[in-house]
Amino acid sequence: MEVWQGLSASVVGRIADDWQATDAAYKAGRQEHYFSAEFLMGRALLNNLSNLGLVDEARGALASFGIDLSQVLEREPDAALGNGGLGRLAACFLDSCATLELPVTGYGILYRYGLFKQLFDNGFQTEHPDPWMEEGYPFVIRREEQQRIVRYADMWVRAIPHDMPITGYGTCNVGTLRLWKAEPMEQFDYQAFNSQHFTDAIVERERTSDISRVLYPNDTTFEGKVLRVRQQYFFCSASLQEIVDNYIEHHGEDLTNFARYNSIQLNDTHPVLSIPELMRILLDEHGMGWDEAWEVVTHTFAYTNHTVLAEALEKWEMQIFDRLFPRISEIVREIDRRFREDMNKRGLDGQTIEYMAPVSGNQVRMAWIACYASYSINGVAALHTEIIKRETLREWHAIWPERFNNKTNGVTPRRWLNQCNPRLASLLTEVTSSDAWVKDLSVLADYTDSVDDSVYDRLNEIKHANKADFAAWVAEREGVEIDPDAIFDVQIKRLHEYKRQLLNAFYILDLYFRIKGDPTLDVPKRVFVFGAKAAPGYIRAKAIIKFISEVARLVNNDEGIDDRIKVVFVHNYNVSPAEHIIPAADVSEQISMAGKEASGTSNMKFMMNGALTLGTLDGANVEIRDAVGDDNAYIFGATEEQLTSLKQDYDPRWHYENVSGLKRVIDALTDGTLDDNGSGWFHDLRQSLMEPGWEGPDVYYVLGDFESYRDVKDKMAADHADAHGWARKTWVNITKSGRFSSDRTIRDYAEQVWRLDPTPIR
Ligand code: NTF
Repeated sequence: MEVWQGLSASVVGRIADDWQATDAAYKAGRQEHYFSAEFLMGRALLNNLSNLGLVDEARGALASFGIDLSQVLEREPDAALGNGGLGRLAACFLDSCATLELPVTGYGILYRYGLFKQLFDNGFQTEHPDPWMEEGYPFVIRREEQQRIVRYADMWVRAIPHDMPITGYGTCNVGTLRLWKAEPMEQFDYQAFNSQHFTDAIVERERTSDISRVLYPNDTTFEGKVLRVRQQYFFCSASLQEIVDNYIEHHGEDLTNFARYNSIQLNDTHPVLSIPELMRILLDEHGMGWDEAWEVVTHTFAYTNHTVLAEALEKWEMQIFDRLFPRISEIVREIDRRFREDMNKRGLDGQTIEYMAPVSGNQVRMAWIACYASYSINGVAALHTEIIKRETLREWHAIWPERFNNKTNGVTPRRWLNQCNPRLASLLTEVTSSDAWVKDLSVLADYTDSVDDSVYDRLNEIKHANKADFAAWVAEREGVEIDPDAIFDVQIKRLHEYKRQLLNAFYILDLYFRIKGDPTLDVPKRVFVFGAKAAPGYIRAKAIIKFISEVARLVNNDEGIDDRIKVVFVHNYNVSPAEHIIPAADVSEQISMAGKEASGTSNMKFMMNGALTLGTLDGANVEIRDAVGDDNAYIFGATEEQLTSLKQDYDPRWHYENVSGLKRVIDALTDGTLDDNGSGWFHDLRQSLMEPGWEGPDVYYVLGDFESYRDVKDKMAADHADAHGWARKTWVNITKSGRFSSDRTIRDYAEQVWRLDPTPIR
């Protein structure tokens, strides 16, 4: 740990001057500000060493003391200031912005506790706090002198910026992620300390620090907690104050041209309070009129939607706003009043206006405010953007079609290929005679058809070596032995019913029963890997975790199975475990019900590392299939279009009765085959699939897609036996992954939304 600290501190020292120079250069020109409640950064040291070209030097220096660099790297905690895809996307974007030398700054919250640490207790998930920087963390620098004050009606708090340097690959530019920490106005209220209000003073201090204490662990669901809205206002207000001050310093007191120099990307609705807050600053602190201020605001903000799930749409009670920030309430009501007036003039009917209004009853609808005030609205994959235009945000699209655009997500090839898969990285550099692919992944496409068989052999050797490394990692971390010769089939993502981990588990259980029914069955050896956290309050997701654990227990311990199936649940899945898992995967499970996964991003990481997609036509899977062709992806299940009619008269019981093996699998939930330890959770799972609920039985069409999934997954396993044919498919996937680099995504944002030019400092 001390070695990690020392090496990390020296890296930060090395970039200090360039960091300052970059900051000064960015502040003078047009800038983009990326507002996000989550940044899932993962580890920093290897990323920075690699970006700065210092890996070999560091390895050598440590070796002279008999220390192994890779062991030092494994000591680093993950900065898990995010839940899943949305937060990790923000992290990949910062990497690409730095590498492309774009003047972009990230703004968020310095949570003291990141995403909870997950342990298992008899197959049940338990949650534990993650005080990730308590032992010291050299990659955040406290900037006490740049603090701001955030004012709530019931308290004022100091917002102290803590900056993380964002190095880019092969550039001197160093961008910034600015994370705000809440602290009390006075270090300690000695007045109160010396009086009868001693405890009140301490309680007040704690209330202040509460604001940045913990990341809310919900992914894709909205939780209407007052503390959450406090957090959101906290980082929005502090960030905007700074951005406005910087504008004044460089361009003078007249804020009319604010949007010429600044644009703000809202990562989902979490930072949407920025819209009324910027209005407040312009109106109250800089004396602008409403129309003039609204003109500035509507040219400043751009909004990214990340989900079509209704439960994610943030709706706050007006009373919360009234209590925390009455002036923001007033401004939101005025936005609402003018919106209604405006829509009336456009001739919209009363019902539509009521549906779209920023305020309705006692609810403030954050997504509607975002749509009304933003100059750009985007989805995160082609299919998702079509769905938000057609359904989720239909009314907005009807009025302002020109605001809508698609920006298919991407992932950084530095972390997700060059750093996590050094064997494959060397091969790519060798084949292309250059490491240019690290900065421009699209160059690989020139090599799709032009390599000889030796490359396929090398690919297979590399995959095997990665699988052996992973097997050792799993043995040590989870205590399960797995065979590198088996097919490694992986599903890693948050646990959610729509992602259908249950479908995967049903397949495994069915395969188990098939082998039990015919012990001589000739099936390829398989390892099924899961990694997933469930939101602590999401009981059904926790039930699915317990179910997978019980399937693992049954299968792994059955001698009759003879190790032909192994199931591994990697606990505490996070960024750094992903870096061990993905390079070792053969099969990438992307099996959400079509229409529900906005994009997915692990699908792209797997593709880059030569795993083949087993997926539905959902999110970015559609574009991956288009990029590699039908022969190089395994697609199954109902399409989004088909589901509209299929779900009309869907009867899961029909599938239960008629699809071979399905009854046996569903019955195993409740017939004593598997034990939920008296929780009743497995009974509930069965009910959710079989009994009509308020949204109907089996909302996510698990039974409906089962047969098609099994057919394609069986076929895939059989195809794997043709090592050469399989390697050829993985090569197509790797070389066609350029489109899914976040460099491509960020270039598109910079050109089409942000109108931003690179600003190299040298
Ligand atoms: C997630 N959304 C989506 O579920 C993923 O499909 C997508 O890849 C990522 O965003 C990144 O765009 C969310 O986490 C949330 F919170 F918006 F629901």
